[in-house]
Amino acid sequence: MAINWFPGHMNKAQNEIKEILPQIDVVIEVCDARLPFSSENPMITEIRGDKPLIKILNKSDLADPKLTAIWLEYLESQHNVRAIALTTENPSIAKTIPSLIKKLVPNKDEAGKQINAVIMGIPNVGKSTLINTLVGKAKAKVGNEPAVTKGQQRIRLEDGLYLFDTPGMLWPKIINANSGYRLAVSGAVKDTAFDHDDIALFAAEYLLKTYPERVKLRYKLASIPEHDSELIEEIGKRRGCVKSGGRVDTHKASVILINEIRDKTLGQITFETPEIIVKEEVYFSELEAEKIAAREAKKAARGRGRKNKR
Ligand SMILES: Nc1nc2c(ncn2[C@@H]2O[C@H](COP(=O)(O)OP(=O)(O)O)[C@@H](O)[C@H]2O)c(=O)[nH]1
Ligand SMILES: [Mg+2]
Repeated sequence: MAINWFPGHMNKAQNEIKEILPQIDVVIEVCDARLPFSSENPMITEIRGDKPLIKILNKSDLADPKLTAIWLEYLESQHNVRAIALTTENPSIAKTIPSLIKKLVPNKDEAGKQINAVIMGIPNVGKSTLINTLVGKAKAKVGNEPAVTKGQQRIRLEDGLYLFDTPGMLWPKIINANSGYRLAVSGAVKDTAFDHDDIALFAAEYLLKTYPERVKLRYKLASIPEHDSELIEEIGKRRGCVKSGGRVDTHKASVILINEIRDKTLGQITFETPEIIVKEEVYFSELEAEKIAAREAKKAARGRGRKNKR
């Protein structure tokens, strides 16, 4: 599934980040623990250079704890990265962030040294909520509208330690089509942007592979369906989603499945593992390279066509 993102927004955010980055000692990126890769902003790794990065797997109350542990280990193995899982259910962990920031800054003992950190992340991962937890009172607006913070707000965490709020609106992974599906299933992108039936099939396939017993239990299935569409059918039958003529209303069944994933009725779910991602990265970057090559070939052919006319 392709995600639409406005190039104008992307440029603006990129420029704003480049502008503040020279003053920044530590970058904090907030991601969604259910999809740590797909909810990443691809630019951050590129432009942070050698600056330490604190990677936050947020909303960990919704994610599979076993897979969160695997992700933390994987992320920490990367250069100059510290990773922590957070949830609003346990704000005391968030309160350790200031000391973690200080630990990561070299030369912090220089007289009068001010430490600046910045919180970045795609919309809706919980940045404003986290800032409010850190600051101890409502400073940043929580909600669904992204970029509620105008300008570059700098918040004092303690003496000599400052936090910049996210500059601009950062986009999620857009090359990997599966990332689009995962962002949609988790509710990270708005509902109007996708087809429920399509993403429910994606979710059904993944659930049958990764959490078959939970699905069986929840929908009281006699056996585990082999196909994603079968699961949707079974959910429809059990929940009275029938159209005239007795056919299953797969759209209604799809909406039920997606809602029960998002509201944790199906338990804590993580939609990707480092292993899955490594495989997909190879596949989608080859696909992207093919697309670019095809575009270039077309351009060259058009060029030749023009020359021949002359
Ligand atoms: N389940 C859960 N929801 C959270 C958590 N943190 C934030 N949220 C919710 O996620 C939504 C987006 O939060 P917000 O802070 O506005 O995200 P921002 O766009 O990144 O600033 C809000 O509905 C929050 O209540 C968390 O740890 N767990
Ligand atoms: Mg916000």
